[in-house]
Amino acid sequence: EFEDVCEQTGVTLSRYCIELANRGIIDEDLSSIFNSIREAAKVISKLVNTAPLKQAELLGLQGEINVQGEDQKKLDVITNDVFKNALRYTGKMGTLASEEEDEPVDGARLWEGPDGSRFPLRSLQTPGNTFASSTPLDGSSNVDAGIPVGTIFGVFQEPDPAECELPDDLSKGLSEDQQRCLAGTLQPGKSLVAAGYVLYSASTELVLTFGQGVVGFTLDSSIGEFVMTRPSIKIPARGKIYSCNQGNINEWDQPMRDYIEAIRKGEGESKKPYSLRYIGSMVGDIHRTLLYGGIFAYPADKKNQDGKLRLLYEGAPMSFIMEQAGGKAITGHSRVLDIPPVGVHQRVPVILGSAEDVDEQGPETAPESG
Ligand code: P6P
Repeated sequence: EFEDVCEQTGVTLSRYCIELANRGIIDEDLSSIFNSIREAAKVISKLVNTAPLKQAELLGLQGEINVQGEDQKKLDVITNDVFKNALRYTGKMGTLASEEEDEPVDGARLWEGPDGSRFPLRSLQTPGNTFASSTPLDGSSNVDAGIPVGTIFGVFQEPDPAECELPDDLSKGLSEDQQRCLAGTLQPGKSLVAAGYVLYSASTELVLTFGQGVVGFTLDSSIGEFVMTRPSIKIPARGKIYSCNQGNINEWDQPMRDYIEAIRKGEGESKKPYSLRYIGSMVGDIHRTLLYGGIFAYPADKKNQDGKLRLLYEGAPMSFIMEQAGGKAITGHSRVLDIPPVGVHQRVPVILGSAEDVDEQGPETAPESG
């Protein structure tokens, strides 16, 4: 059964996807999408790990400002192109919402003509019905210092038109196809069919979920394959590490300040002081939280009522993974996965990790309506 495949460490990601497709757990489109994500992850791993050796070409600033208002790094742009084109070449992509793209990119496969002109292939001009969101290189400001960075991705399938009522202010003036693409892009995290991240660190780890638990793979560069190393990742019910930018503590609301002060001093439910571990790269901080337990938080603060992290391509995929591993993910007042996005780059406060730690911080209220 599905569990058998998961128990056989040494299985490659390629074979894992074939086995799931043979069992009807994923369809051919999703299998194709994951093939392209797998190949893109290998290329990005190589780029990140060799960047210091090719400083002029790969490190430093691109000289552009992205939609986030952040200085784009050369690697932000390069890795975004790698990820975007890998997905486009599947011909299955409806749109890709990316941290590095102002607007969602349509899935029309582009072909570079001999004269360098780029045009959509006639046969694949109509985008597919798979919708993805991605942070191609999360934490890229850390790359120059060799600190771990990562890729985050989420995959949706075409929503049932009857179920997706776009708010009028969003759908006004859009063609039917544009409304279809927007509805496919702006879905709540609970509609994700798959999510994952790639951690570029001492090893390159790819962690994913198709909604049936969380599985981890490690890149074996001697064979150029991701090999299953963690068949079933479950986050401990409680940890002893908290992960947040404590420099912002004065900006947080009182309950969050009280909570951090309590666990820091050993005055929380576990009566033991927690350690602070924070590398400022979400994928690294989440991967450690997933494996060791504890809590990660980028909460709302006085200046940013919605926190800093983006719902569509950071908060939702990571929350899906965390819940699938037995953890929890809230905004401080509701479940992250219940939030219906109204914008591609919408931010969301995120408090996620071990279920008992998240409950101690503050049980979520009823799911947000919408
Ligand atoms: P701060 C990186 O810029 C990022 O988006 C996440 O990877 C990380 O968790 C967070 O921002 C760090 O933000 O404000 O603590 O530097």
